[in-house]
Amino acid sequence: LFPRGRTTIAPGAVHVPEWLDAARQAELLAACREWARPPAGLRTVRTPGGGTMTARQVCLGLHWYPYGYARTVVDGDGAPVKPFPVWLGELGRRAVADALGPEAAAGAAYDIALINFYDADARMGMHRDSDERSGAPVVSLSLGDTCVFRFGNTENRNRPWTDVELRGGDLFVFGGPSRLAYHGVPRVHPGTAPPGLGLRGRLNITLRVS
Ligand code: AKG
Repeated sequence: LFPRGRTTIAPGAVHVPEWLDAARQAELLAACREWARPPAGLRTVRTPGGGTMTARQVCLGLHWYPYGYARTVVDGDGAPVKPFPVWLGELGRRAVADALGPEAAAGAAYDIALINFYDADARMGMHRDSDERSGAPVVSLSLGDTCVFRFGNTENRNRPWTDVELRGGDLFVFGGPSRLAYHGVPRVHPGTAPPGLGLRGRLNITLRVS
């Protein structure tokens, strides 16, 4: 049985609103605040063209930089990346089972997390998550402010795409034929975070298998 409200956006791409209850959101936020502390804490990502990404990032398990992975923060303080906790991998497998079914979750050994923090002006351009060798589904968990999540096609950054409102507590999983779909965040709606959470801005946690 799948959770209520589960919506298929494209084959293999599923949105599950309100997947994390308020207590789980608070736990995850507390964990993110710990992970954001140095060493290997929240950093501004520099792009190859000389610019910077507007969402700031901290990684677990392996450190992502444009466009690769490393065991140390190669474009920051040089510290070893923080470990990927076992409980987060279990959460990832449960997310995939709820979104895509138990077969899709079997054997998905999540070992990387990218945590992006968006303030009111942050955005993320259309891109593909193609730096992982594994084809395991990407699990995305959102906390805080609502955003517009643009889920596109696998060919290019252009239409067709579907704009999905991701709210704090929502789950989005994309795997199978949608694993390499372009996606991005054109807009965050400031001040829309659940009032009790104590987060100003938006956090997104993606879990991946290297
Ligand atoms: C990424 O980490 O690659 C994302 O696209 C994040 C998407 C989001 O913030 O919802």
